[in-house]
Amino acid sequence: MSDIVFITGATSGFGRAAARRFAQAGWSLVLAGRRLERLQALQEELKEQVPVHIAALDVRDAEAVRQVVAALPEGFRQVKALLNNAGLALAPEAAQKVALEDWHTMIDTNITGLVNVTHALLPTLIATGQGASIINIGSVAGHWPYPGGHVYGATKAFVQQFSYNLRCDLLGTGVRVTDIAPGLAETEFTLVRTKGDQAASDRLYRGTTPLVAEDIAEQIFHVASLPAHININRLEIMPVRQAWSAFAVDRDPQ
Ligand code: NDP
Ligand code: 8X3
Repeated sequence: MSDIVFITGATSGFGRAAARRFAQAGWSLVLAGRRLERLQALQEELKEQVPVHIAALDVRDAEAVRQVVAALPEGFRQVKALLNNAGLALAPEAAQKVALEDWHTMIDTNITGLVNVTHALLPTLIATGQGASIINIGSVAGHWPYPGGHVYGATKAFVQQFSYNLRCDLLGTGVRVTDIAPGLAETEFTLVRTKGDQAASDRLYRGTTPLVAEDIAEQIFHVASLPAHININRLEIMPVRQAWSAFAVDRDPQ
């Protein structure tokens, strides 16, 4: 039987690229996301290559997550890799200008959603044992502060620490845990962050060479397919044309 990967946020960006990468290697796919028509299109694209099961799912809904996992059909149950990728940033403005609802949406998706899926699949992953992986998509924003990062960066700091803490508890089970922390990558991420401002998204990526979804998918696949005795704890990936900058200092007017 082929290996099985469960991917959240498979309708776009890293998740969709990862689905294609795992399919290329012959893995069976469980693809989750809210946009059913996109899941169906991806299933249509990949089903000749590998078995594909799709589930329209909002990861914020713990009961729905539990039901999707409980209802996995024969051939998709013994998940070997969980890719906790569903997530988003909202409200790139300064913290004091942001709607509370946007903060809640990021926390509910990036933290609550990620733990919902992890909790539901942990027994399966532990049963799989040696070679199983939980791959959590964090961000450079979880490690490096920047203006407008407020709750988004904090949710990704959670992802990092949760990943490390999981490793402690899973010691002896064979289940690996990795926090993959990408930097600037062109997906629908900025379109979502700006609530549909395509021009703002284009501006951010124009004139540089951002990562693309396939770059991250390759790293995800690499981590999931390493020999069973290797655990990459955290993998931070930036485009060469991105780096840190000097501290900002508030100065008196001259
Ligand atoms: P995209 O916007 O292209 O993809 C985000 C995916 O998350 C979509 O498939 C979306 O599916 C899914 N998603 C969002 N909310 C929910 C929800 N409530 N329930 C289920 N699925 C949901 O962005 P990326 O591919 O760039 O983002 C993937 C991950 O990578 C995110 O966690 C993001 O924070 C992280 N990241 C992105 C970086 C970047 O620069 N692009 C850099 C570092 C990290 P749907 O809307 O159909 O539900
Ligand atoms: C997404 C990358 O730099 O916009 O997590 O935070 S960044």
